Amino acid sequence: MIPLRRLLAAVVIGLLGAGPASAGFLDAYKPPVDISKEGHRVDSLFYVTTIMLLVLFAILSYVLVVSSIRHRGKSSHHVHFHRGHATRDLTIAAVISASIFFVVDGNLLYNSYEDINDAFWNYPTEGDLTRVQIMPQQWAWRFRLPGNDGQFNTADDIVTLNDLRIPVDKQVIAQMQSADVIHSFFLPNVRQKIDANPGSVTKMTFTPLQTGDFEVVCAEMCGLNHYKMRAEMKVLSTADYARWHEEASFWALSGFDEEDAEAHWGWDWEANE
Ligand SMILES: [Cu+2]
Repeated sequence: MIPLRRLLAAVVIGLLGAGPASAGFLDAYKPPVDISKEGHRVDSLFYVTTIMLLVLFAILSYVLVVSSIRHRGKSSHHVHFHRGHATRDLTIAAVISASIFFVVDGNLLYNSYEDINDAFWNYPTEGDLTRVQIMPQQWAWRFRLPGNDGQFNTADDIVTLNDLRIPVDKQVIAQMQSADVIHSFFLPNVRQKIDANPGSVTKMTFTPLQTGDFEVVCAEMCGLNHYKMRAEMKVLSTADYARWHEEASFWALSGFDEEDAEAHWGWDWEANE
């Protein structure tokens, strides 16, 4: 048999070695970069909840281990059944449960409400906004931006497939509805996810603070090729966006086909604000 001391030494050496090696491994579990003004709210909810649960886990493990060692079986001990029905036991259990409920769940509930009211469901209707209509289908994302006339559902609308372009530092308000089944518009770098349903319009708002190419994924199991349902969100500098928008709107207008009913899937923006 392996002596206990040697076994413990092996475990300690193993853990010391695994530390640096696991640094890269842990990187894979970090959330993707947050490029939005609002995303930190979601991250802090995750972190605060995780820390609170780790503290609780440590306290409970300590109590469990210490009492197992201290009250372990000895020949002089008599078995003493304790069912925890005494008022004192019930009070202790109630106080611990209530504190966990109010501190952990209460904190989650309070902060979630605040985040929803201040940011995530606080949809702007006026001001300098990037407005976009999104119509996902099995298995692609269609985006529609108003052209140079600033109106939706006109001949110069910029319609793209799996390619969303928006300017940096400007609040985005997206309206979406699905062409077929339920899809879910998920922007990992913005920490937001909203379902797109057939027949009703849902909304999402965020402000991108960083330029670059970011992923758009469908977060609702929507059929056989769900896993392929990806798009790119390109956050451009104000100047780059203006240049692209001007040109794209020009080409949209010159290629507009009145007869092509398939292409005219936009809807009345104001009615769904
Ligand atoms: Cu989908």
